[in-house]
Amino acid sequence: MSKFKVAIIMGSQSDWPVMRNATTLLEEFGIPFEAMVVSAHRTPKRLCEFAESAEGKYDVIIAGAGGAAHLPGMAAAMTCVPVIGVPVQSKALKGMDSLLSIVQMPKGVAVATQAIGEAGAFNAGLLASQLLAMHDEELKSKVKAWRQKQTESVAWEVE
Ligand code: RP5
Repeated sequence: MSKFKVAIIMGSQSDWPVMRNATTLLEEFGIPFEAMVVSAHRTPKRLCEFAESAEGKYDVIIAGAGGAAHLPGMAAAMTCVPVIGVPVQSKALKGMDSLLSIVQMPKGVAVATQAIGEAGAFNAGLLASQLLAMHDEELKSKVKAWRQKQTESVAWEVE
């Protein structure tokens, strides 16, 4: 049983088809996670409760939101647990609004912002796994083996 736990929070149920990509590698590496809807705007008290009790419960937080995507930054403002931000693609501005809302944090509060959409969510799971692997040799071996397999899967020749 893993000694770690990752929280995956998102602004809306509608973010889940993108955010579930963050679970792919966590599941593959056997890292437990909890996925929850926590909206900075619609459920601000839930966000406060979540962030203020995160330390000791979670080792990494993955936070995804779209549009005026204040969730990752506000979570990071309220806890020292590292926050990885995922900009979810919005209908109106294709996720540029989400990206800029998440990436442009003020000096002194950090969010590790990923790419817009599915790749960003997947990489959030990868980054969380790599961070935790620095404290766990067995997990480190699994992450390195996965990376090696990916490298070997890239063909030299174009078909
Ligand atoms: C944000 O607004 C959510 O993160 C979501 O990406 C976006 C739209 O939410 P819904 O109107 O689909 O619930 O808060």
